[in-house]
Amino acid sequence: MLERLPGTTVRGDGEGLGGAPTPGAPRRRSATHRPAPRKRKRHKPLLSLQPAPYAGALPSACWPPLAEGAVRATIAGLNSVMLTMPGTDQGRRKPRVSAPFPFGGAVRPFFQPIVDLRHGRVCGFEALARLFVGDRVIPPVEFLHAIPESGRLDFFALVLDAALAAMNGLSDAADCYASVNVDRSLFLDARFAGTVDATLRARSYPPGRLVLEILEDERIADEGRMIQGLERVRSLGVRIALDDVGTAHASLMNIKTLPLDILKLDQTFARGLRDRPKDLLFVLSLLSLARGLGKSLVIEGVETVEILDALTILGVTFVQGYGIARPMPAERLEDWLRTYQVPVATRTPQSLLGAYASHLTVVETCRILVCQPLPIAWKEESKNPHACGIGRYFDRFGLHETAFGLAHKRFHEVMNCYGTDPSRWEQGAEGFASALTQAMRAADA
Ligand code: G
Ligand code: MN
Repeated sequence: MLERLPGTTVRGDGEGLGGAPTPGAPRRRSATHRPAPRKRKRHKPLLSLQPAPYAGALPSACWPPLAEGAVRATIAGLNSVMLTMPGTDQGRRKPRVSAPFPFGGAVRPFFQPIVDLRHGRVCGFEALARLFVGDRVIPPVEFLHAIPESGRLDFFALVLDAALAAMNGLSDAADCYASVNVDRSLFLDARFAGTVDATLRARSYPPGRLVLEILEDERIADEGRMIQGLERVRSLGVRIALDDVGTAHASLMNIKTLPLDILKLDQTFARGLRDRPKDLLFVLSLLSLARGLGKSLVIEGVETVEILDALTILGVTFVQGYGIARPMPAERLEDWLRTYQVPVATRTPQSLLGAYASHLTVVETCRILVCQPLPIAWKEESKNPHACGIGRYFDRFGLHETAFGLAHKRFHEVMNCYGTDPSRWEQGAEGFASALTQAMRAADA
């Protein structure tokens, strides 16, 4: 109950990132290998964009998407992929085989907002492909692998075109960017940059408002060609994001070598913060790394107000996750934008997890400051447990006399002895962190 946040204003449902520098490179006018994809083409394209199989709001059965098991897909020839659905009577009903779309369904993206906490605005939307088969909504993880290699560029162009169309349709989001996921291998395809360019032109869409997210994927052997492929697209003015940072395939080496504009921390870090508050250290370190490298950092998987509070305290700018909005169909974006209120960023924690985040930053700041020969007069004031952000939060909710409140006071008592008795200082710091962790566990029990 201590975790309930009075006065917080996060609404459920979205994701985004905006305001990053727009590369000034001129757009190339060169001819491209393929025309921009057209809407509702009826004559056997490998993939086609179809009207949504529902009108207005989604039936609740469609959301959340398929909980039960994976869809089994087998590739039968280049263009036809059979899809068998779990839960259908496969004995009687034959799986649907390729209609215009090889899966027998229709693909269209959903959009999840990305919020810029510093400027208090929605800054972008990640397009997330969804496959609609009957009243089923199938997420990409369950059908992407079944798209034959020869169809990947068409598939990407389809999602890109739909994303740009959706952005163009928003009257309220003139400077929001669209973020579209790309199979890494496409950057090795000589036609890729041309396809991006042609699609942007066909939709009269500024390249500075497009981000391409590199999906985690098998390792690309030819890193040099990969970098060239990325640079070709960046020279159009499009930004590149590295998705799922923190998982094996988006390693530090990728951050070091690839030409990137944005890092997106894999959602498993933020999602699990309530159980593993120490994971905030990954956010703190990556934030510092991203800042140092001049890149933006988006934290994905922001599922609760409390997680958002902790990230705000750490100084995170860009967030995406269910706690802001779930992915939604394009038709719903306008309404969502009208009613969504971006949470107000504050320096005072609003939750125990926020207090934990604040404590981590204080500890880190002290460690750094103490190593610097700077004349900083914080030592006397640091004895006052009411003076810090955590103290203000404890004041507000009368928490100073709780076990963790007392541990907080003890930390303040030893705060100015970092130079003289570092182990006492560390004990005080660790004592408060573990008292907070225990309080969060007890509140969950
Ligand atoms: O790999 P990538 O980050 O692009 O994956 C995005 C996927 O994660 C989407 O399918 C989206 O629906 C899902 N997603 C987005 N935000 C959240 C969240 O806060 N929690 C969970 N569990 N999933 C999310
Ligand atoms: Mn992504």
